[in-house]
Amino acid sequence: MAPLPSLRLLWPSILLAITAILPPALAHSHINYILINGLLYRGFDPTGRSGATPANTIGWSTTADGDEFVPPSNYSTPDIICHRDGAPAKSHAPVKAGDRIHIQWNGWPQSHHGPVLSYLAPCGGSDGCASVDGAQLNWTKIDNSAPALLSETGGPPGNWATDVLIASNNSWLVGIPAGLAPGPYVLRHEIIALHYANKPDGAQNYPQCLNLWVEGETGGGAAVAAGATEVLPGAGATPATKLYRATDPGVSVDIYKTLTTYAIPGPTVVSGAAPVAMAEQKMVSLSRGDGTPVLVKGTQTVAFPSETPGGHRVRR
Ligand SMILES: *[C@@H]1O[C@H](CO)[C@@H](O)[C@H](O)[C@H]1NC(C)=O
Ligand SMILES: *[C@@H]1O[C@H](CO)[C@@H](O)[C@H](O)[C@H]1NC(C)=O
Ligand SMILES: *[C@@H]1O[C@H](CO)[C@@H](O)[C@H](O)[C@H]1NC(C)=O
Ligand SMILES: [Cu+2]
Repeated sequence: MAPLPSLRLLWPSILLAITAILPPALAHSHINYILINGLLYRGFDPTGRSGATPANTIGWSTTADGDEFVPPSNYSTPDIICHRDGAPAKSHAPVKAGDRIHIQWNGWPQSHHGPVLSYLAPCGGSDGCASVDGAQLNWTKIDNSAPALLSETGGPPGNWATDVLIASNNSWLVGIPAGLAPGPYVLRHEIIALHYANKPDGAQNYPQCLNLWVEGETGGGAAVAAGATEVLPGAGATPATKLYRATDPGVSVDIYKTLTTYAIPGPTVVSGAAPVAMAEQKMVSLSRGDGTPVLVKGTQTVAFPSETPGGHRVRR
C-alpha cells in the first residue's frame, strides 16, 4: 500500500485548488454604487453577477470583459475614456458643489497597489450627459490621491492610496469643488494598479464613468451658486486619449524596488479642487436608502421615470 503523501507535499496543490474556486470578484473590480449624503445610486456591473443593471444607473455601460482593465497600449484609444465601448448612462446623480461623494468599489485586491484618480468633464447637451460622445469630453483632474505612495515602511512595494481605499471598505471619498458651476458633468474615477508595471504594457487602468448633475442654489442648473467660479478650464482640459503614455514614469515603474518619489500619472490637479485628505479617507458614509437619479431637460431635471428603458447591455 502506497504511503499517504504528507500534508506538506499536498499543500501546494491544495492552494492551487483553493485559488481555482475563489470567486472572480477578487480579481480587479468595478464601482458598485456611490453614496451622496447617504443616498445610494447604482453603478454599472460589467460582470452581470448582481443581475441586470437597472435602467436608472448613473454608471456608464461598457463591454468590458467583467472586471478587466485597460492596458497602456490602449491609452490613445477610446477604451481609456470610460472603459471599452463606454456609453453614457441616461440618468444623473444630483449633487451640490462642495459635497463629498462616497465611491464604493466592489472590493479591491491588496496586491494591486497604485494611485486613485478623479476627473470631471462638463457636458453641453440638452439632455445633460445622456447622449454625450466621450471622445468630445475634456477632463480636469480634481484628485490624484497625492502622494499616492504613502510610505515604504517595511520595504517595497510600500503603502499606497489603494491600501487606504481597502482600509475604507474599498471606498474613496471624492470632493466636488465648492466653486464648481452648476450643470451636468461626467465623473471619471480610476485606479491604476501597478503590480505588473515593471513589465512592458503591465500597468492596469480601471476607469469608471458616472453622470452627475451639479445643482444650483435653486436645484436647477441655471442659477449659479453664490461665489461659484469656473473651476474647470474648459477648452484647456485634456481628452482622455491624451491623459497618459505608456512611458510615463508613474506608469512604467517597478514598485518592488525602493522608490524615493512616485510621479502620479496625468495632468496636475486643478486649483480650486477639494480632494479629501488621506487621513479623512475613511468609511464615513452608510446608505440611508436609494437616491432619485434624474433625467436632465435643459436647465431642469425630472426624476428618472421607472418605466424608461435604459438600453444597458450586460455582456454575457
Ligand atoms: C485594447 O485594445 C485591443 C486592440 O484594439 C482590443 O482588442 C482590446 O479589446 C482593448 N482592451 C480594452 C480593455 O479596451
Ligand atoms: C462595505 O461595502 C459593502 C459593499 O462592498 C457594503 O455592502 C457594506 O455595507 C459596507 N460596509 C459598511 C460598514 O459600510
Ligand atoms: C474640448 O477641447 C477641444 C480643444 O480645445 C475643443 O475643441 C472642444 O470643443 C472641447 N469639447 C467640449 C465638449 O467642450
Ligand atoms: Cu487584477
